[in-house]
Amino acid sequence: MIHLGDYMREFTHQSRFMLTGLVPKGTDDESLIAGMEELESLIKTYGGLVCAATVQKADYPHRETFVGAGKAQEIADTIAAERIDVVVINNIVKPGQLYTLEKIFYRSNPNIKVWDRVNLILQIFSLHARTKEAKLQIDLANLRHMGSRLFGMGYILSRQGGGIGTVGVGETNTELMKRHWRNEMRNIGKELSKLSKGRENQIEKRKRAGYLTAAIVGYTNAGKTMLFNRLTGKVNLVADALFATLDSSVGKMVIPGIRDDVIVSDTIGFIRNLPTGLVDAFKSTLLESIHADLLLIVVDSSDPEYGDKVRTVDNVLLELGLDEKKRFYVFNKIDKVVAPEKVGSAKQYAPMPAVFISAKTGQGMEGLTKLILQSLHG
Ligand SMILES: Nc1nc2c(ncn2[C@@H]2O[C@H](COP(=O)(O)OP(=O)(O)OP(=O)(O)O)[C@@H](O)[C@H]2O)c(=O)[nH]1
Ligand SMILES: [Mg+2]
Repeated sequence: MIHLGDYMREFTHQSRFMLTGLVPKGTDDESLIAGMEELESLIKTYGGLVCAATVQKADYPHRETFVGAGKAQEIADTIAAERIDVVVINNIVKPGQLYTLEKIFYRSNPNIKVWDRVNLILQIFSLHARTKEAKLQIDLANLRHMGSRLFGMGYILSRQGGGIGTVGVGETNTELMKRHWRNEMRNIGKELSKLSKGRENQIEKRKRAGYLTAAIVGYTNAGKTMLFNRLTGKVNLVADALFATLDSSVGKMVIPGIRDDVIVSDTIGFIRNLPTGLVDAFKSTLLESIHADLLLIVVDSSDPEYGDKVRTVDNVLLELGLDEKKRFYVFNKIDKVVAPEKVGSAKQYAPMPAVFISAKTGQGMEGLTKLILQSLHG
């Protein structure tokens, strides 16, 4: 007999999350809270329910348990009390340490999952990935992040969007695992470079046809897609979620009264605390930005943390070798800002020009269009 109740529960159960992380001893409360809030929005984006949180203040991670044995025990108790399904550590954690923690938490919940920040982000990516290219890049990033241990620890990759899941396979032959890992990396790399070639050809064709390109880049949720839609007249998905966009899309810029061939591209957003390998895995999607003539760096000026986020974006651009490219800052969401005159006034943004817009209301769009044309032709 089918128990419909059980069946429904299976589908309506929202995973219960516990947040934790290591912060340096001197961290002030404001940035500690901002860090945890960002993690919370990542979990909401994933569709999880945040049920508990605890932070460890320490300058160095513990070699085996990352958060320290005492903290690990405290977390184990909370897992049992709050019926936690997944623990997320807001740092980059070694696979071996994650495994050790899973063993410690096993008694509180035999199905417990322990993820680090990168695992969580990759899970969100898996949920949002639509194209073959995005899926391959996620697989590659997973392989890079978890190393060959990915297989031995019972972590499996799923291209169907499940991402990482513990299946408790146990240790397998190390050499075999490594070989398997290397082969997978090679195969995915090959498939990806085929797709990149196709994209590069398209970019090359556009260049030959005389199109100039402006690439929208920036932190996740800054309003890049909303700006893209406004500039191109398209209707791509805009959402109050992190990583709503995973692929890249291009469109012709619509400029009233002017016939100019400018292509605008939108792409995946950046986020702090990502290993270099992950950015590298997404190179194919970022190709449009890499080949652009101009970068529009979108900043959510209503975000109190926007200064830090600008620095993150600058660092990623540096990693991608794009720091020398022509660019300017677009301070977006100005409609939400109480004291707009304070935004972007810091000298750190000079000598680059900055524009203040609202992609939502359309405020400042004329000035932006002008600056785009000037920068491209200047
Ligand atoms: N008030 C206000 N909200 C905005 C503005 N621009 C974007 N938003 C909102 O900000 C959220 C994110 O917008 P998106 O355009 O999806 O942001 P994104 O940078 O593409 O985000 P990802 O693709 O997830 O990295 C949405 O809820 C938008 O409605 C703006 O100018 N003003
Ligand atoms: Mg987007």
